[in-house]
Amino acid sequence: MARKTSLMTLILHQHPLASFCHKVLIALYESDIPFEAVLVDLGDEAARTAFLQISPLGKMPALRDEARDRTLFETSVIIEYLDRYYPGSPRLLPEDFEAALDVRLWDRFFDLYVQEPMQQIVSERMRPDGSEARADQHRAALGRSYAVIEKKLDATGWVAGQTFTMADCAAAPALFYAETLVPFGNEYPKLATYHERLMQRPSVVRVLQEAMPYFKYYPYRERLPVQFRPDAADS
Ligand SMILES: N[C@@H](CCC(=O)N[C@@H](CS)C(=O)NCC(=O)O)C(=O)O
Repeated sequence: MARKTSLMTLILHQHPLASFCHKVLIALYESDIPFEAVLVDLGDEAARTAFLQISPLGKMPALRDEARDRTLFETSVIIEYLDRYYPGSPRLLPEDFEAALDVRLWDRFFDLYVQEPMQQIVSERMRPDGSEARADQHRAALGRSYAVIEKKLDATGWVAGQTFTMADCAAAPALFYAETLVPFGNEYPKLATYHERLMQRPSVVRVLQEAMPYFKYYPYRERLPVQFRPDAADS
């Protein structure tokens, strides 16, 4: 999975199916940062208890940096940290303040207004008392977010300019799963093109390839793009 070196100081506690983990994995691969990936199984009580020592609310991913004796959670903070102390080229956050503000804005947008309703729709399907009416409200919220993103996007480049940034790290997993729940159809052509461009980015391809063995656990697996859909026999 991750490139290992004898100088490994970064440990990412994560799960390969989790969209917020994808966001940080994409950043690590974009910047070519060596790290060790530790799989967290929140279904295992002992593993959950141990993980709570690292991430107090049990939210994934969490990053441990042995070299700097630092433990971090919250994906945007983790990526800002990596970009400052382990920078790749180009940087995931621009030096220019106004440009960085735009990146942070769209990073927040994808986390709060795409990931959040997307996760709520998935939760409704998993809950024994899941409600289609509530899921419909979250589907409508996703549609509103798509319309805002469509207006923001240019015909070329990335969501916050001409270089790939933290905002695109947030966008890729959010849109990958959201598209399975509320397809873009013909209504959002720039969004559909942007999504396509994201899905071809080598860091994103790598993360999705690594998630392949776990897609059978995704509650809407039958709606995944065909190349990621587990065989019926496998699910
Ligand atoms: N705002 C957090 C969200 C993290 C998050 O919700 N992670 C999910 C996995 S995609 C998680 O840990 N879910 C388990 C839980 O909530 O118990 C971040 O950006 O890191």
